[in-house]
Amino acid sequence: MTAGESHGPALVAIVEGVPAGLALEAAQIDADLARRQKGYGRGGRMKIERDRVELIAGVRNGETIGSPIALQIANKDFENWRGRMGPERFEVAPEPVTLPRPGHADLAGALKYDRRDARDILERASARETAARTAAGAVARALLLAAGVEVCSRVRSIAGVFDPSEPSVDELFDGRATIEASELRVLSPSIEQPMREAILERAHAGDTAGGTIEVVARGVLPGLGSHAQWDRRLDGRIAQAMLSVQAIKAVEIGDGWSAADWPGSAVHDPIGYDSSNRRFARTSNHAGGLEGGMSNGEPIVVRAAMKPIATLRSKLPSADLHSKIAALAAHERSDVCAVPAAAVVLEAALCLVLATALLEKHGGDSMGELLRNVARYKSQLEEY
Ligand code: EPS
Repeated sequence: MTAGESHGPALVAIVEGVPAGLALEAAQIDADLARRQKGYGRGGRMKIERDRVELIAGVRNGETIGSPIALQIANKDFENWRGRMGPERFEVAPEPVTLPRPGHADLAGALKYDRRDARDILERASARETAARTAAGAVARALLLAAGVEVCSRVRSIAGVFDPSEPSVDELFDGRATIEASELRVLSPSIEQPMREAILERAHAGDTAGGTIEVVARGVLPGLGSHAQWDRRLDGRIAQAMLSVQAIKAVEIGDGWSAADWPGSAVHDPIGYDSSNRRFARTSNHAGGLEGGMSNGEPIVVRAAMKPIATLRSKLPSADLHSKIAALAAHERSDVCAVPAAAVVLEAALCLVLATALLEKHGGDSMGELLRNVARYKSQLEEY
């Protein structure tokens, strides 16, 4: 669970259910927070914030202790919003936001919560919240790593400019240093300049840019999630977690949309047995590591599409919440493109779902117990 408004005092997250004995330090979480803050096309806000986590509860002497983990990230920008975003009654009423932005939560939220200042909605709807989710995801990532599961991501396209590389999962993981060094989080350095130009072009036009992202997990054993009930299906849970990230409008697993056009014989991954590793294995992974709502032991491959950011300098038509008179939508300082940041957030989303599913499957109040359970299950699979 997360809480916090974009220009309020802080963002907080509570992560429950992490076993005791997981090595966890603020620096590990800060590394992901810093990754999320990078990216060409970010606005002025990222020059203000230097996101750092404060571990408030659940960690002692560099280890989890089995109690809820509470994380806090200060909003440095709050200093500029005191008197407008604090909990105390305002001395001077701030100017309300009354021109809802098409594509943002402003209108639906103002109607639903019966607020006359859309700031009451937009502050929480803001993608600033993803800093808290990234911090929580970093805890999940640490847990997964201990169980041999790794997650990484890359940006595939921005504003219709596609990275031409089609890496295998291992090539993608091998390319992590390149991706991390790229401010666009792409694998092909040669695509950076055309992408930057596309973002700049949108910026000059007062417009914004979306894109597509690939997120991959490897090391996941077969059997996370379940076919037995709709809400236990891991593919559905992954899609929910990803679609809940601000501005994500589509998610596909494995070949996703394109599989709809192909014959079944080209879509389904033939099954073989790898006797040296004592595991069933596939020669292809069109399914993206998920069959019947369960992990099947192949890498999990998810792609997501992010729409262009809804705050535009070239304002779109809107209607005033109070007068109902037509006017152009509100504009505040914003990003032109946050696709590289969203890739880091989607990693966090995948980590949270996989860590939850791992704990459901194997249980354990301590890391020792969890890892023993995982190892026993692995032997069970090898002896199958
Ligand atoms: C956001 C608007 C911008 C972004 C923000 C998300 O913030 P501000 O209104 O303060 O300029 O920078 O993203 C972050 C603060 C962040 O940490 O990613 C929005 O409206 O969603």
